[in-house]
Amino acid sequence: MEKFGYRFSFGPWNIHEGADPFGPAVRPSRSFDNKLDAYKRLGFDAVQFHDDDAVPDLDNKNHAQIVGESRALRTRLEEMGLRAEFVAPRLWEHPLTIDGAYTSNDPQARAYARERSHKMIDIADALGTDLIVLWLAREGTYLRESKDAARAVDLLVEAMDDMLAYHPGIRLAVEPKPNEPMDIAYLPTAGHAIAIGFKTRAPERCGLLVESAHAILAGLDPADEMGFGLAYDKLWSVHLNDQNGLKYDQDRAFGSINLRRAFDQVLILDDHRFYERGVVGLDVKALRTQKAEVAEKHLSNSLQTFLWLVERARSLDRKAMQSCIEARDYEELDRLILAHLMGR
Ligand code: GLO
Ligand code: MG
Repeated sequence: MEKFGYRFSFGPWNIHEGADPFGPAVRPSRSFDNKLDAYKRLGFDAVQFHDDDAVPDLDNKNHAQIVGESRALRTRLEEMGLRAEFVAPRLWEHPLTIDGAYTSNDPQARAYARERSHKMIDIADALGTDLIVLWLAREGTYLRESKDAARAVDLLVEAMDDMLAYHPGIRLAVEPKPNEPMDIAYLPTAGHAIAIGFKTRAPERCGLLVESAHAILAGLDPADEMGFGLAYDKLWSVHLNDQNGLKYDQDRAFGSINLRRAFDQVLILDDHRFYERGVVGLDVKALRTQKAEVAEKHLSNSLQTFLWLVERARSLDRKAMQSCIEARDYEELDRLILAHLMGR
């Protein structure tokens, strides 16, 4: 498969049982080992980890166990020709993080989040990746008056500073999302994510991961969110997927809802040589209706769509495009893009 220099990743959560808030699992669970076998088969190069994907039952393990298990996992990944892209702390499931982790009103919850983040960094270090992703799931409010939004930013900076101090080699990429599970999240956009990095002790080690669906939920264009990150040299990873309107986070296969919006993301990534900067993550979920035997197609289809769109981006008639732009004939530019996407 011609991959145009790109490397691809996904997380074990992207192969899932299909449960939703209204119904149980519809596909059997697959073990982590079984999921790992899918990566190379589907054309992927790297694995994204939550801390406890790498070290299950993390809260009940000591430092030596955590480092030992992570090192063994690293060896297995290497043997399979894979690597870890990033590690993210799963801070949204523990009883102590019901009302947030880093921004909880409860100092005990904040202490738990701090300790857990240290363990997560130990795992990243042992897995051989310097990239940490912060999807700040519960850092926000269900009830606006329950927290002070200015103090919440200070608490987030404090937490990021603590992580940056704990390990001098790690980089933090904030993955913004405007809502879900919270009603209102504190870092909803690329702008927020980049801005907070400049308030930390090491702005050069703070960056961004843009997820297409999250940008769409914020009413923004994912390609422009990516462009903003690229302009600051802060776009360290992406979670490509798609989203059908303003509703729950759907994580649909990349390009499956709005092909042109997907093309625009590929165009900006490819024009700015993202393949030299980072790994293309696909944060996609199989539809609930998908039978277990064919519940990996959302991953291989998304990867294929990305590569087809790279081919479309590179074969675009840039001269014709430029003359439309110079003539300010954007109707003609529109036609040119649509025709090219449809192979005309
Ligand atoms: C959920 C997020 C989630 C994160 C993952 C890595 O909306 O997209 O899947 O990307 O937990 O931090
Ligand atoms: Mg994501």
